[in-house]
Amino acid sequence: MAPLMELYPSGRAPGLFFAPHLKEIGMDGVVKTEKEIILSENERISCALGNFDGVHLGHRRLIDETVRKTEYLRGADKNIKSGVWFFNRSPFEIINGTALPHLADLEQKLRLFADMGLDVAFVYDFEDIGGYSPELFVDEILKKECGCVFAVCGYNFRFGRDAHGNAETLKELMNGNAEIVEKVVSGERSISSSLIRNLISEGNIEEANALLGRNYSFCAEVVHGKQLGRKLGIPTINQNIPEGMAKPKNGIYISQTVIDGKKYGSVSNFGYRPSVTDNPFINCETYILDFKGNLYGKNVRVEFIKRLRGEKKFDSVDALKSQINEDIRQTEKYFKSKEA
Ligand code: RBF
Ligand code: MG
Repeated sequence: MAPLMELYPSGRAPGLFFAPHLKEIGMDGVVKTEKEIILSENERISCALGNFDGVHLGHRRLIDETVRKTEYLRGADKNIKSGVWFFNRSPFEIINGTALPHLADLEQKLRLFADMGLDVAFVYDFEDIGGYSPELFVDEILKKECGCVFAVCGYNFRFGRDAHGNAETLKELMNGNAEIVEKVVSGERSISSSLIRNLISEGNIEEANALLGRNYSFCAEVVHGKQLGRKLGIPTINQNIPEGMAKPKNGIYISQTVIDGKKYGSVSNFGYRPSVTDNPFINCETYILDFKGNLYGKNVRVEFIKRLRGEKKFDSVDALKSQINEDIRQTEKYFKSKEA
C-alpha cells in the first residue's frame, strides 16, 4: 500500500494521507508516478465522513453532496477543497479482530473518490485515535489537523470513543456547519454494504453492481496456472482474489479485464475447477477476448458483470472444452450487443 500515498511531511498529523491526483493513478488503480502533496496549511476542507466500505450509491450521494457544497462555499473562500475522511481499516474489523468482506481496496477507493471529484482523502488508523471523545476528535483531528470547516455525514454516522457521537453530535460540534445525508434507497431496500456483500456471495452480481454504481472487481497479480488452458487451446490468466475481498459465488461470469488502463471483454471461472483438481483452493481464471500477450507478474483488475452458470464437473476434457467455448460465445454475444 505504501507507494500509493505519502505521509504529510510536516505540521499535520502522522497517519494522514492524501489522495493523489486522478491522472496519477492508472485505470487499473496502480500508481504510475510520484504524488504531489496538494494540501497546505492555509487551505480549508469541506469533508465527507464515513466508513465507505463499499463506495456504493449511498456513499456516492454523500460525496456528490460534499462536492456540490464545496463549490458553493468556494464562492466565499477560494482556498477551500473537497475531501473525504475515513479509517484505513474499519473499527469493526479492529475491535472484533475479524473483517467483513471488503468491497473495494484502498487504492480503488481513492481512485473512485478522485473520479467523483474530490481533492483529498484523509485516511487514519483507528489505533491512533479510536479512544478520542467526539469533542476531541472534532477539535483536534477534524478542525485542526484536517482543516475541516464543513462536514457531511450519513444519517447513521457514529464516531468517537465507543461510537458515542452521532450525526447530530457532529453537527453541534461543527457549530452547525454540517449536513446530514438521509438514507439512500433502491426500491424498498436501503442501500448498504452488507446487502451488497450478500448479493455478491449469492451470485447476484448484477444487482450488487447496480447498488454499487460500478462493477464489483478485484485487482491481483497474474500467477502461473496449470498450463492446461493452453493445452486446451484456450489460454487463460490465473489470479488469487486478495485476502479480505468479498468472494463472488463460485461460477462462470462475464467479466471485464483491465490491462494497462484498457478494458477487455472476458469470461472468468471463479471457483475450484472440479473437473481438473481436487484441491479446495479458489482461483479466478479468466479468458480474455481479443488479447494476446504475456501478463505474468502483472497486476490486472477483473470486474464481474454477469453470472452465466455454476461450475460443473465434466467427465471428459472434450466436454469441458466445448462448454468453455460455449461460455466464450455467449460472452462475445454479450459484448457485441453492448456495442450496437
Ligand atoms: N472447470 C471446471 O471444472 N468446471 C467448469 O464448469 C469450468 N468452466 C470454465 C469456464 C471458463 C470460461 C473457463 C475459462 C474455465 C472453466 N473451467 C472449468 C476451468 C478449466 O478446468 C480450466 O480452464 C482448465 O482446466 C485449465 O486450467
Ligand atoms: Mg452504511
